[in-house]
Amino acid sequence: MENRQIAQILSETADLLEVSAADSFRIRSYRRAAEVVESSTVSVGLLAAEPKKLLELPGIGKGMAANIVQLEQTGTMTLHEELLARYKPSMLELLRLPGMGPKTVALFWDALQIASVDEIEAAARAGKLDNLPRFGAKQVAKLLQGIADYRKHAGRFHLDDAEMAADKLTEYLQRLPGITRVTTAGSLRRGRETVGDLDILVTGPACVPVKVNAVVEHVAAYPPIADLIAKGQNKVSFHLRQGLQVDVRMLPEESYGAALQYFTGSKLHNVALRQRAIKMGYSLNEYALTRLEDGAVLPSGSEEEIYAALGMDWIPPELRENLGEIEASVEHRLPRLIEQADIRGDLHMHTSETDGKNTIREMAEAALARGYGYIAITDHSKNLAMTNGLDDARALEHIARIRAVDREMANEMDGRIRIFPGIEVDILADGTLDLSDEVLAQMDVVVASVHSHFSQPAEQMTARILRAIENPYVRVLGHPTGRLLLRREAYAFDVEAVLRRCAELGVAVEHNAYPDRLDLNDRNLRLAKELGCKIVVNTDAHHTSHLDKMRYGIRQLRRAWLRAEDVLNTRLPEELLQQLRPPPN
Ligand code: DGT
Ligand code: CA
Ligand code: CA
Ligand code: ZN
Repeated sequence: MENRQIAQILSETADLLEVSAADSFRIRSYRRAAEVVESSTVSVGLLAAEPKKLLELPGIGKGMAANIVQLEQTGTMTLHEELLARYKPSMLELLRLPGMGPKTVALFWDALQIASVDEIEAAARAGKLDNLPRFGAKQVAKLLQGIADYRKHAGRFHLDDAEMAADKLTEYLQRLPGITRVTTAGSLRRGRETVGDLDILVTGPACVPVKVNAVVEHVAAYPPIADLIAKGQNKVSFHLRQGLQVDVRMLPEESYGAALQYFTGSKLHNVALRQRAIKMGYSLNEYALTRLEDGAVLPSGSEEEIYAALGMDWIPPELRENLGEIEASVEHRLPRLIEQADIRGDLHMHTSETDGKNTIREMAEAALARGYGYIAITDHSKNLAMTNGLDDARALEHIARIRAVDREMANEMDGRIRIFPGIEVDILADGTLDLSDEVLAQMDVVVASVHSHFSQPAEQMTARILRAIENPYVRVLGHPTGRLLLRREAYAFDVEAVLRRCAELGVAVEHNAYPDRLDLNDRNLRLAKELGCKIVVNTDAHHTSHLDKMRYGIRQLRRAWLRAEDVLNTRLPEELLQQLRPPPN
């Protein structure tokens, strides 16, 4: 089982225990275990083969280890099953309604045996909730509104959509006089692969108490607002038309750093940071860092001041997940993370010869405009018929065209950009490739990818990918897990076994910067580095404008603690070609 799956069952168990009014120590132990498993960089399921190793994880005792072993062996966990049988699986959905905690859910269950969103909606409409303790017409109306919102807005958003919405709103806010800074906090600032809601912070002379009301009104008048959720003294919450929720907070300059730190999160990072503050004799909240001894408020206008007061280097937001960054910062050994400016080329893109929209030359010019020194043209191969994929003969013609454009541009542009012939060759169901070795041998960059038969059993999928990378011409494993964020799960396979073999063979693993993919994800990228894999980051562009999507990939590399030297396409072209798996003699 994947860590995410194990964590989910543990966290559901915690929720259901809470509905059943179990003791709080027990509930907390499941919550903590879920967090530990979720954020572990090793496969907890694999550790279950040696339960002693499980006990080395923080917060995992004997009982919890036994639960994990049972999950790994049988796919289920007795307590989880018992709780689901006692209530109903739909109870879990009920817990996700806005404003609905385990206590309220328990109230509905005890009185009316209600355990689903549909049942509760029916009961509310039939007036059956009116006589419950702590419940009146106002609460019922709020609940119905919450259900409507949930139905309309459930879900998360792609990183590019969230960023675009944040940029537009920022521009609008900055137009108001008296606003000096608008910053996006929350998961978007941390570069998480998907975003739940936007957390926007605003400051400036207009945000002082006597003036802030005008700012609140300005925010509430933002034209793309679909519905206003709440308008407070210094906070406005609303939904945008696509369903994305936004919380905008107005703050005085002197708390801006404390607020930015707090609302950037993650929650786990904040918890750990607050613990450190307390140990050092301070308290830290969204308003300020305060000395406990005498209540003196320390300068809290910037994050740097707060981290420095706690004896730490400022921590890049992408690292704030409580995965070792606090210790590294205290010891002044945070890595210098990779940046967009470090990238010298892009090794995965398509042209109008298959399903791309632009020519070889247009792609090369667009890359040059972005300061790159090389690209690889990697169109699809014939198995992807709907993309007009290339067979051997067309692939050879395409190589000739790519080389011709490379020569032309070398003359015109003084050798400032190289164009490498390549292919995104399809990994067939049995792990063979759908172009001949003779043709692949003439490509500088062979990216091999899975695009079909996603539901093979894990062993078969693992064997399939392992067979594909044994082909001596494969240089890069493309979008290695096949997931489409918010749409399609990664296919089942043994990621670690594949990464290990890639490292042994010198096959580079791709991080696909296209915001619908973003795989390898941050955790697997960290694992890839630990295993000694070569790593490349590519956009998979199908249009010149897609080359700009590189920045979403960079965010994930940073979340994986990667530095420029950990990534191959930060190298000069000659060195890159040397480092890519050398072709056999
Ligand atoms: P999201 O929106 O689900 O993609 O993820 P975040 O991280 O943006 O979460 P969100 O919007 O609920 O909260 C934004 C930040 O505010 C979060 O990263 C940390 C902080 N925060 C929110 N609620 C709490 C809380 O109950 N305790 C602590 N320590 N921090 C919180
Ligand atoms: Ca958020
Ligand atoms: Ca939020
Ligand atoms: Zn592909």
